[in-house]
Amino acid sequence: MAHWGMFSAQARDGEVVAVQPYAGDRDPSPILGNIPGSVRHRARIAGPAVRRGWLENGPGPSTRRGDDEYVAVSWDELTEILAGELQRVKDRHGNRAIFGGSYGWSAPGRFHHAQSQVHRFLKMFGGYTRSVHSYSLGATGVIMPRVLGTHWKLFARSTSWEVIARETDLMVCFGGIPLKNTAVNDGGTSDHPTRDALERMRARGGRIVSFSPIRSDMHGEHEWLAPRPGTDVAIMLALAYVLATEGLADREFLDRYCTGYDRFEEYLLGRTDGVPKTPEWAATLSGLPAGTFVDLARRMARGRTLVSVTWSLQRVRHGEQAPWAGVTLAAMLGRLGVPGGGFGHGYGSMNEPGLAPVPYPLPTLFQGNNDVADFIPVAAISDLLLRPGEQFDYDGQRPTFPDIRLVYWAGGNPFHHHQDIGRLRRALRRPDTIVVHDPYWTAMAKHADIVVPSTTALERDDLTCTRNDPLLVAMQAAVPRFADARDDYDTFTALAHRLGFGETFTEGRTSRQWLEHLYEQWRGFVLADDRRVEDPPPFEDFWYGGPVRMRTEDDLTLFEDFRSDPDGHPLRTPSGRLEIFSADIDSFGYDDCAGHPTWYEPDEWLGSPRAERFPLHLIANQPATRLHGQLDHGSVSQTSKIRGREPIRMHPDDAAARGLESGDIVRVFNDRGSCLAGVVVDDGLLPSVVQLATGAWYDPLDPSDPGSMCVHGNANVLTPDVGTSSLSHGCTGQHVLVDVERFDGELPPIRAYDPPVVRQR
Ligand SMILES: Nc1nc2c(c(=O)[nH]1)N[C@H]1C(S)=C(S)[C@@H](COP(=O)(O)OP(=O)(O)OC[C@H]3O[C@@H](n4cnc5c(=O)[nH]c(N)nc54)[C@H](O)[C@@H]3O)O[C@H]1N2
Ligand SMILES: Nc1nc2c(c(=O)[nH]1)N[C@H]1C(S)=C(S)[C@@H](COP(=O)(O)OP(=O)(O)OC[C@H]3O[C@@H](n4cnc5c(=O)[nH]c(N)nc54)[C@H](O)[C@@H]3O)O[C@H]1N2
Ligand SMILES: [Mo]
Repeated sequence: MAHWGMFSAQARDGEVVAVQPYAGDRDPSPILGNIPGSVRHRARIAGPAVRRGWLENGPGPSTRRGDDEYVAVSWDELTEILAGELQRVKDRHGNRAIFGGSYGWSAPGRFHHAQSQVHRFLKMFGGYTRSVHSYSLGATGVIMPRVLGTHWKLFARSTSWEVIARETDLMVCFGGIPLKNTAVNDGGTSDHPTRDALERMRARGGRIVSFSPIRSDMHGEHEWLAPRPGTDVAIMLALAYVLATEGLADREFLDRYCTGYDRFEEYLLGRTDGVPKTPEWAATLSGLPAGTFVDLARRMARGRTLVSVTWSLQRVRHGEQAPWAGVTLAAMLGRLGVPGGGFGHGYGSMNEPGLAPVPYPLPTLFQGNNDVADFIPVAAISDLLLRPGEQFDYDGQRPTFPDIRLVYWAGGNPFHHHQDIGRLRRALRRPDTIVVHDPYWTAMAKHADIVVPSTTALERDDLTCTRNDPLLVAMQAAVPRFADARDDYDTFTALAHRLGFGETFTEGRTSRQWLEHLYEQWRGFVLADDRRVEDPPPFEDFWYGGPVRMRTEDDLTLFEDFRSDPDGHPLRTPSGRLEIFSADIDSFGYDDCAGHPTWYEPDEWLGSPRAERFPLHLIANQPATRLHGQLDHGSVSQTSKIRGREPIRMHPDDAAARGLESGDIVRVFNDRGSCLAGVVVDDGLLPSVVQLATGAWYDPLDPSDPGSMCVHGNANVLTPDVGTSSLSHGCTGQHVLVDVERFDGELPPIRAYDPPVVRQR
């Protein structure tokens, strides 16, 4: 199983040579094609290594990270060195000086999951400064619990694709429903139903409207409306304005199920700020005609309308507003909790929304408690390292950034996920020690002092399942361990023994015994359920006998229970209702997140003064050809590149204005940084919008210079490192203003996948 689907692998000489998608998958992801050849790729880390400067000079801040040689060490030496350094930092600075947020997707698997392993290990070592929420849903994760009393239910218990296919008349999609993204689900997936569901909905006469600067965010027949990026909240407000002023808002629903609509309406009508949020007002901002909004609002009020907001819309400045305004619009239509109507958040962002959940707890590795209370919002990593001792705003609190001495990363890649890489590199100079576990020499591994080679999921036994998939699956190793790589569990086991808590960490179990233990615990839950689909067999039979099928809760409608009985099933908000106005948020007094959905002008958009210097709006979205940076060297990802560079799509007018054609290499730049990319001319983009997916491995022309041009096309050298707002400080990497010019110089070679120099001692 990969995060992007279930498969069987064919192996030869320690390498996967072919993969076959699971026969039960209706629409297997092409990304599976990146797997063959990945185990023995030259980018693999062959054995433990320590950065020369660190080994010679000891721990301390360094400008050599990312530009130094490594020295190969034995596993025993690695354990000795790493355990010693962990102990030193703990004794001298306390556990809060260890940053173990370690964000990232790593690989599926309920046991070997790197995040679970590293957090369990660090908790047992006495704790660490952690990170909260995700790059995926940084704004949603804070705002939606305040507005709806939950955020995970929005995805895990979303209205199912079956119900949409059967009942929805009109689906209005902000951010489209990009099929490319439904490839992926955290933990894996055995089926991809989105394409089929949308086709069935259309065949029944359902209509789809896609608001997106990019046409391919929706496949098949639909109405494409391309607003200026970043103006969706203004559009939602204009639609709400039409509903409010034409008597189309469902007052009964708003009174019974919501709180604060009147406060919001004062703002909507312009009584509080003198600006009525009319269709004409939104037309000026979005570039779409006002009449479109009037017509659409009337159509939305007629049938079963589902308002869908992709996660990308909250990965921008003021990202809290789009999901909040979206659910407010759905509430005004009065159809929350009605089959086929209401609100969706994340259709087309991930495979999970629309899939039926399983009613059982999943097999879970117990984590223990973290004795350190300090935390950061996950996207504040550079701030954390650059601003020790300073206070920051977060969700009504004023926490302080601790002084971090040791950064521990296992299973993630900040050079993939974080914004403003130049700033990140300056931040990574600060700590005494950086530890990275990864199977590959990613840019993060090349910035580590202590490099720990991990196995990939293909080299170890595990089991996996997710909360919205019927199958519990045995993931059998396809190939032996590569070179001197180790499972993260084995690395942590050796460290824990050396640090005196080996027995607590392992509970006396080998990996295989852990799998059996987790499975049998879970089997108990299923056997206790008298509506189970099948009796899960004992571990050995499961291991050799194929996946176990679980019961699923089919035909769900989001908030159906709340609608049918608002007093018996209140939302977990202060009022028990949907908070269109939140007194708590209002009381924080933030100037970038008021008490009700609000239009804020973004810092970087086509309407800002900055656009005079950088006139193209870059969408830095998820790659169609891989998961993030993972397997960027795989054949599907490589085939999409242009002379080795990541493709940048641009409108024919923008290309012509710069004398560019498909296949040209360009320099993409702003005042934060620059990268090379290969042009693909595409009329499916709004003019003045360009698109460059994330995930090309960072490849600096001059590794000694934090601000160096990336010769490969990593969009995060360009993106701003600012949070969504004082409320949530979520990631805002989706949008940035840039310009593009032809690159006529000699093309520098791609070195991203080359290991650094590793000397034997
Ligand atoms: N500009 C911009 N930036 C973005 C986004 C955006 O929209 N725009 N999106 C953001 C989002 S939503 C996300 S989720 C992040 C994703 O960011 P990440 O999750 O950090 O990216 P990945 O490339 O998936 O990193 C996972 C790493 O784990 C490693 N790995 C795999 N298996 C194992 C294992 O068993 N053990 C160990 N130790 N390591 C393993 C892989 O080799 C890889 O290097 O990016 C964010 N960044
Ligand atoms: N193939 C593949 N699938 C993935 C991933 C991957 O790496 N590869 N990553 C997974 C992860 S971790 C996550 S969190 C999800 C993320 O899911 P999303 O954040 O929803 O995904 P994106 O592709 O970044 O953005 C979706 C679309 O939103 C559109 N968009 C951007 N800005 C605007 C705007 O201002 N207005 C409107 N109307 N539309 C806009 C873009 O054209 C973009 O294609 O994807 C998941 N799926
Ligand atoms: Mo994500």
